[in-house]
Amino acid sequence: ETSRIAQPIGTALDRFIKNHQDQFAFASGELSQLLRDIALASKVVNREVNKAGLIDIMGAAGSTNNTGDQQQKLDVLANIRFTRALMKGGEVCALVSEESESYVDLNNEGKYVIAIDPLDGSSNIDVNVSIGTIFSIYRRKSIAGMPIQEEDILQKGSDQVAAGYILYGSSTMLVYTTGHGVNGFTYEPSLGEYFLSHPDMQMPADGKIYSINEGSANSFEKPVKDYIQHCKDNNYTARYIGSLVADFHRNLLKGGIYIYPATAKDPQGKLRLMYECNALAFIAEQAGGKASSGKARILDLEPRHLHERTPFYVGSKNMVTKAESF
Ligand code: AHM
Ligand code: MG
Repeated sequence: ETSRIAQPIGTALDRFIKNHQDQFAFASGELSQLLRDIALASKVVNREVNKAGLIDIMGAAGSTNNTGDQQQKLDVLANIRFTRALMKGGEVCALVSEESESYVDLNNEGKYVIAIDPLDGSSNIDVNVSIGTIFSIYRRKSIAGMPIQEEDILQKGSDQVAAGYILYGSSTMLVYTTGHGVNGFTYEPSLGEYFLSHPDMQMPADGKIYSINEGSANSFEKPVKDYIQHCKDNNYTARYIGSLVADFHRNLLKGGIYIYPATAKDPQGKLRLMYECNALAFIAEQAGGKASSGKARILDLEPRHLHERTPFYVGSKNMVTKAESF
């Protein structure tokens, strides 16, 4: 594909976004600014995540610290940081978040709609294990300045104009796509900047890693049980962090499959279509991988409400196809 962007490793994110914008006339300056706003907010969240262990010393969640500020839980704080950054930026008219029951009105003149999980992997926050931010960007369908319509909010994954995640791991990374391949940037904390470290990421077509919470296996449907048995018969490696972004990122680099199937507890699966699955599905496909509900392509699913769930199979193309075949 000729439209992929070749830029040297080490290019700073801001420069990369600018060069990218010059290359694609349709990628408006507003979308570039929006990506910059997200990157900036992620740096603030990264700082908070990195001192999470000190929260008890500085005052537990819900208490008031010595400067009089109310201490926030980290996921609530991340939601505030991203919302504030997007509000100030002005490009976004509406925000869908895991942290809010209904969508949040931002700037009615904005041309974009964002769906975000500000801090995913909540069970890992307190134990110093990798967590992530996931975001999807859509162009609004109604005319800017008009009241927000349902069709602006409930867009299907294939309508995304950009999507990405931030992984707060042993290093912090921003990985995103605007539909022209996937690029990964690593954060350099002493410089406060992201640099291109993983240009044009490709997910191996095959892999030997499977990621699933097997503790619920008794309630999996038979095809899922059979696929897991297939993984074992082939001596695959089991890896499950319980942080979607981290599990996805590892499989993106090494090849593998992540599955969150229907369970007795969550008959539609646990993960949310609009701000967990769609973004990763877009990235997977852009990197040559695949994402499925087990029955249909994730990006083709029509969301019926903001917090809709779906079973989720994502990763190396051949592995997802194989899992579907069961
Ligand atoms: P969260 O949005 O409450 O953090 O839940 C999403 C997380 C994913 O990051 C992870 O893959 C999954 O839930 C783990 O769930 P489980 O503990 O049921 O395996
Ligand atoms: Mg989540």
